[in-house]
Amino acid sequence: MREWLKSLRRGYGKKLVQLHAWNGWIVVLLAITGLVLFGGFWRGVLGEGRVWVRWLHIVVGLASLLPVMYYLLLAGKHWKQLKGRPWQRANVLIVLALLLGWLLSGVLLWQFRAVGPYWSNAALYAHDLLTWIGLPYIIYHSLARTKWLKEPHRRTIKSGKPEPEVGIHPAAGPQAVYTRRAFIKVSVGAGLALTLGPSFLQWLGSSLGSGASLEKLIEEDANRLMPAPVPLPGSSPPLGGGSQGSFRVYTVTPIPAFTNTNWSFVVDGLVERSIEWDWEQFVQLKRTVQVSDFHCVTGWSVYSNTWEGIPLKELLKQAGVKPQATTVKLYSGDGVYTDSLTLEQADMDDVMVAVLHDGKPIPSDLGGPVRLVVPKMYAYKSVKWLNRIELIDRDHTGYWEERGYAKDAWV
Ligand SMILES: Nc1nc2c(c(=O)[nH]1)N[C@H]1C(S)=C(S)[C@@H](COP(=O)(O)O)O[C@H]1N2
Ligand SMILES: [Mo]
Repeated sequence: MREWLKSLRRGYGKKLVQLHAWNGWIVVLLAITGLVLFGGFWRGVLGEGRVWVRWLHIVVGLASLLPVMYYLLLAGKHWKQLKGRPWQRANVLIVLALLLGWLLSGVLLWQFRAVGPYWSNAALYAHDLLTWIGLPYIIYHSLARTKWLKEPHRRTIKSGKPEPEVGIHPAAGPQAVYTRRAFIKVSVGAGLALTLGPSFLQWLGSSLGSGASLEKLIEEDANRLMPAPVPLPGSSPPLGGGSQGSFRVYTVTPIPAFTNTNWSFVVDGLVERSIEWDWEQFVQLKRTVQVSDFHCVTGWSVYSNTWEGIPLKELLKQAGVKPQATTVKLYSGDGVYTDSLTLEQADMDDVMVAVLHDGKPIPSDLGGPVRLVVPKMYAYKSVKWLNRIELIDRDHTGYWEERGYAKDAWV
């Protein structure tokens, strides 16, 4: 054991340089895959690829533990070497804290089922926050230092042997190096602030502010359906006191927009009477109100939503389910997304074909005019722009289930 540790530490300087490079590549891979997973845009483009990107992100993230542990073995010597350089010591601590924080919150996100939505929420918040702070920090640190690394006497990580001080031309003396370095630092900093700043502020606003973004989504509603549904007393003011948290708008297609002429709602398949409602008829259906939480498998939740709509079981009752039917197939008006529930699941009282959220029409970004809500299951079951329910006598594998999500979606 001692021998082994010794051999690990041998050639320490060179190993540190290699470790630094390895870590750099790991962070680059994690940053790219992580940003792809975060960006709503990529959901539609990647489809199945998203599940692979997620796996790559998890595996590389777990693998990052190796260089961290290895570094900790070498840290003693490096620490001594950094004596009298408090900023560089701080930098080492910051990077280690970032990596460990990402790793810990990442494991919780990966194990979302085992830890439950509350821990996933906290973990996602921490993971995002670390990314918004840490990623610019690391990019800044590495870009602002590339020039600098070419100057051996400025490196904090040295490969052991003293390196010949070549190429330090009198004209490029300390003065010149400093101004160039300052210039690079300022431009890298400004570039980062410009590219990442707006997304950061938006994230900050929506995760700290209470529903400011919901108001914006309502304002930008692309649907034009008349008349507006009149909320029940339980819905306005909302029984739940207003939802807590914010929805990340997820879609695998462009957001569809509906008007009275291009919208209808159908229940068909293995039923006694196929029914098709237009909007005027649909808003006449008797609605109920429920308060429930909404959980996505990627870790975010929105609590205490007051949904108003028609219980799915009521629609099924009106159409009359034939005995051969086993499965309720749910179609989105986006023409692409589907999912399904067993008849037994569809019979739960809180499965709702929702028309209002917190007393207002559901905006197009959030699946309005009509979306499904299945509070006891992860939100990929909650089909947005729901406009057709078909009863079938076989199984159906939904959009995300075809792409790797578990068929069992119980929270
Ligand atoms: N038509 C459609 N419905 C959908 C999705 C989708 O991409 N398209 N995404 C699902 C997933 S994974 C989640 S988490 C929720 C997100 O709902 P929101 O966009 O209103 O926040 O919608 C679900 N229903
Ligand atoms: Mo989701």
